[in-house]
Amino acid sequence: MNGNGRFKGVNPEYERVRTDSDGDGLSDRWEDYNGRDPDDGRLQFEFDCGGWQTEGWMSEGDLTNIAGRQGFLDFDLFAAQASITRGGLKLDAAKNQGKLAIRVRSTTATKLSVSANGKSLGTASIGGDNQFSTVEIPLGRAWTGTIKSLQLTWSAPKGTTVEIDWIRVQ
Ligand SMILES: [Ca+2]
Ligand SMILES: [Ca+2]
Repeated sequence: MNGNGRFKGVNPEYERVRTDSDGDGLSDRWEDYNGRDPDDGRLQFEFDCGGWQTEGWMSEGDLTNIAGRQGFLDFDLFAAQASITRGGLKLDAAKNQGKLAIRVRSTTATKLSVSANGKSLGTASIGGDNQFSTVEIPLGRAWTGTIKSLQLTWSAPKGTTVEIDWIRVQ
C-alpha cells in the first residue's frame, strides 16, 4: 500500500515511499503526473501542484503556514528571522550548475540567505515594493557533490509577507 496502485494522488505520505530516481525530492510518479522529467536531476520547485502544494518545503518556526495560492508559497514572518527548508534531496551538483534563481516578492525589504547541506551559498536582497523579481545566487564552491538539503533564511521586520513563485537552478 505505497500509493503506487490505482490512486494518482500526490499525498505527501505517498511521496515518502515512492521512488525518486533523479534525486530532486519529487517522486517519479509525482513528476509524471505533473509534467516534470523524472530523470533530469534538475532542481525545480514551481508550487503549482494542488495535491502537494509546498513540494516538500517546510517552515522552520516563526512563520505562518507556507502553502499559498496555487503556484506560490507564501508566509508572514512572526520574527525578524525565519527559515524554510527542503530536505530529502539527492541532487547531483554537477547536473545543476549556474545560479540558484528564486522569483519572489516581499512587502518589506528582505535579506535572503541561502544554504545547502548546512553551508552558506550566498545572500540576496529583495526590495520591499511587493513586486516580483528574480534574485540569483551564483553557485560557488560550497555547491558540490550531493545536495541533500536547502535552507532559505529570511531577515525582515516581523509581519513581512514573502511570496515565492518558483525556485530553480538556471
Ligand atoms: Ca524526481
Ligand atoms: Ca526531475
